[in-house]
Amino acid sequence: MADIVQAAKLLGDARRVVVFTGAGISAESGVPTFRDALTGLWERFDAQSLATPQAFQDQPDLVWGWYEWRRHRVSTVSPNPGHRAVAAIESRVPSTVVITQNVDDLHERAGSRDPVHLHGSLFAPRCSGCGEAVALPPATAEPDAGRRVQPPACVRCHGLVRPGVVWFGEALPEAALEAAARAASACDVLLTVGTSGMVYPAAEIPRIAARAGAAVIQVNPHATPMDSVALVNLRGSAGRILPELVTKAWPDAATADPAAAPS
Ligand code: BV8
Ligand code: ZN
Repeated sequence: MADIVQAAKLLGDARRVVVFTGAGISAESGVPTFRDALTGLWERFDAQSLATPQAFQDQPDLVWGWYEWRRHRVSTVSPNPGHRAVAAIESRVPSTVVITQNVDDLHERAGSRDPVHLHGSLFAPRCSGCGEAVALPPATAEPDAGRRVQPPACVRCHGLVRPGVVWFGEALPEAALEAAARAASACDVLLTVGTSGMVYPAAEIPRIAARAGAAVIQVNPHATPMDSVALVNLRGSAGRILPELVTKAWPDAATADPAAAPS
C-alpha cells in the first residue's frame, strides 16, 4: 500500500492526533529554516551561536537586530497550504494538539487554535532583568540585513528587553513541555513535519509517542534521525504532502474545504 494511503488511513481512523512541527513547515512561506545559512551581517554566524544568552550579553544589538529582522520577515509572509492543512486536521479531529518548535505565528494565522510553542515566540518580548512583558510596535520597516539594533530598555527596571524565545542552554517553558509530553504519550497518531529532530528536549516528543504505541508519520523531503522512529516516512514538502494527506484521510470532507484540496 502506497505510504501516503497507509498514512491517510492511520490519520482518518485516529481519535487523538498530535502534529509536531519544525522550521520546514514555514520554509514554503519564505521563512528560512535553521539549517539555511544566515545572510547579511549575520552570515559569519550560525543560528545556534546567535540564539544564546551569551551572544545577547556580548552583542545585544547584533542579536536584537537579528530577531527584529526575523519578526519583520514573518510579518511580511503568509501561512502556506501546509499550515492550513494542519488547521484542517484540527477541524476534523477536535482533540488534535499542535506542538511547534517554531517561533513564528503562522500556525495561528492559518487557523490553528492554540499551538504549543516549545521554544517561545517572536511576538512575546520581555525584560531580561525583571521579566516584565513588553509590547513592541509592529515590525514595519525591515532592519536591513546589516544593521545592529539596540534593544529597548524596560520601563520598570531599565533592563534590556529580550526576545521571548528559548535560547540554547535555557530551559523550555515547563507548562508547554509538560503539555507536549502529555499529548504525545496519549495520542494514537503523531505527525512530525519539517523538523531535523536534532534539538532536545523537543526531539524527544515523537519518541515519547512511539514508545506509547502511537503511529508516527514523518513528512520531510530529506532523511532525518526521525526516520527510524516513524512508521511511515513521506518524502516531500509539507505544502504539497499535507493537503494531499488530509484529502485522502477524509475524502468526503475534501470538497467542503478548498484550503485542504491540493492546489
Ligand atoms: C536546554 C528558539 C538545559 C530560538 C530554538 C541532549 C542531547 C544533545 C544536546 C542537548 C541535549 N539536551 C540539551 C541539549 C542542548 C541543546 C541541543 O539540543 N543542542 C543540539 C543542537 C545538539 N538544547 C538546548 O539547549 C535546550 N535547552 O537543554 O536547557 C536546561 C535545562 C534546565 C535548566 C536550564 C537549562 C533549548 C533548545 C531550544 C533552542 N531554541 N529556537 C530561535 O528560534 O531563535 S531551537 C531552533 O532550532 C528551532 O526552534 C528548532 O527547534 C531548531 C531547528 O530545528 P528544526 O525546526 O528541525 O529546523 P532545521 O532547520 O534544523 O531543519 C528543517 C527541516 O525541515 C530539515 O529536516 C529539512 O529537510 C526540512 N524541510 C525543509 N523544507 C521543507 C522541510 N520539511 C517539509 N517541507 C518543506 N518545505
Ligand atoms: Zn525590567
